[in-house]
Amino acid sequence: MIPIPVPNFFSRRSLLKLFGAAAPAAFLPPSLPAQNDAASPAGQVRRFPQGFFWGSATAAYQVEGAANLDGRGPSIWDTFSHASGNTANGDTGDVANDEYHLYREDIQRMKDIGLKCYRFSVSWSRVIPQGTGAVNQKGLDYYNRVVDALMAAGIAPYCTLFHWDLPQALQDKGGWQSRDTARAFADYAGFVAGKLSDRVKHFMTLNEIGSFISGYNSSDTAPGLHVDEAAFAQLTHYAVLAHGWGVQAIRAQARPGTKVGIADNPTVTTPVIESAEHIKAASIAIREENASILTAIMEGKYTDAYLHRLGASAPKFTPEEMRAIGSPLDFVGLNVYTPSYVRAADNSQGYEMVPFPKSFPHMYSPWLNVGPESLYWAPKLVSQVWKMKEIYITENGASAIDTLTPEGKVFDVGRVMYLRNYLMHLQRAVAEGVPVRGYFLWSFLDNYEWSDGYQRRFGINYVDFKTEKRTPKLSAEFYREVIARNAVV
Ligand code: GBH
Repeated sequence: MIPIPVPNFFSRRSLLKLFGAAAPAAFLPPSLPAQNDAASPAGQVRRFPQGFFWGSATAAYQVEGAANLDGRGPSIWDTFSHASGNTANGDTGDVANDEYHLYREDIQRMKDIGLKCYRFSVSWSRVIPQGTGAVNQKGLDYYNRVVDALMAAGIAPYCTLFHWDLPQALQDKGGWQSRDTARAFADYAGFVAGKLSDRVKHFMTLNEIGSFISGYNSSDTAPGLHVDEAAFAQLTHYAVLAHGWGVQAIRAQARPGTKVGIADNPTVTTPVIESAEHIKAASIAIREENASILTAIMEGKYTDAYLHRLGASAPKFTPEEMRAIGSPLDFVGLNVYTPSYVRAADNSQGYEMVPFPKSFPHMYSPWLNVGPESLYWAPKLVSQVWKMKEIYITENGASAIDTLTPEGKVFDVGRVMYLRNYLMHLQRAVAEGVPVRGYFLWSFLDNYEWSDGYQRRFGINYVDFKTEKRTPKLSAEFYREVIARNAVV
């Protein structure tokens, strides 16, 4: 594109007149027209491929509220958050963003900033309150309404079938420690895909297996149990098996052409220095550091090193289970927040993880170390090591302390800094031809951040949790410009 020379004495308003301003959005001041790259030279070079899917992501328990409405059954997160001492301030998702009632106006907000797609999750216990058996039509109707509203707004729905909220009834029968839970998930996933795939073209089975199974060896995540190493390896196997059986069930019941993937958060092995030896170390490390989950799913087998390391605690599995786990996927979704640094090492595995010094900069969540290059290396390595042809960044974003100015604005410059730098590295990847098709910013709204409650805000829209009033932050305006220009600005 030829840059349009613009004298620098032109005001923003006169530029709008010059290029013909779009109708003002309901919630934000009007943005510059897409062709006006002269206003930001960066926008001319940091371009994304045409048709790149800009989106945002949420999850059922974090936004919906309406915990006891219309026949929804309890999930492990209801139980966990209501038990004393498990979450910051005792916060629960009982009300959250009340998205169950406010989805229409939030979808309008999505349209206002130009979102092309929206990733939401279905609450299993809203649709099948006991996890198996009877269907709750009212629960399913809610997702039909959400999907219809998205379609009407021209926003492509991307559906995650499980984002941590296991029906409590299944937990009572052993949760992920039971192989039956994997079967139950597949039945539920196939059922929902069968109902929604006339409109939803992309399904993700499970969100972040590694995160929700930590509910079996940490007190921070539901169900907050502590099991031994062998039990942990076995339930990890059942979780990846649920994914594999889920893929098969979705393929059996969804309309032809429906795409199936996963939203995973692999350890993003990032070379400490971009030299040949450390890059090689990172590509060895990505397989081994993710051996129990993403590697198993991509390859349909556990690595020798993983099984050897576990010894007698290794999971029991059949070849048929491993074939299901390795079911070919149409796309891989990567949730990327933070790097894990790797260097080449003269040891048997050929690499070494480099710990973070205590002073390493992080966002408002202590774990959220800032390493923008992780958004380059995650898709780069996944496409190289496993030859994945279609990758989405299914989550990326940052927590902050956000406050309203007396005029009612939120200048979340920390989040804008984070996003700009991460997106520069995503652009670097796509410019090299890494097949990333889209990006989902976590999150559209400040929401229920699990055991951190409502204190660590991740939204590009500020939420007053007393009134449910939404206020677009500076980052919403930033993201709208990125989308309009299809470039990092
Ligand atoms: C994602 O998890 C989730 O998918 C999403 O629901 C969540 O809201 C969002 O990101 C922001 O957190 O043991 O203290 O080192 C992010 C990945 C992995 C972050 C586990 C916290 C453990 C923290 N999570 N990690 S700690």
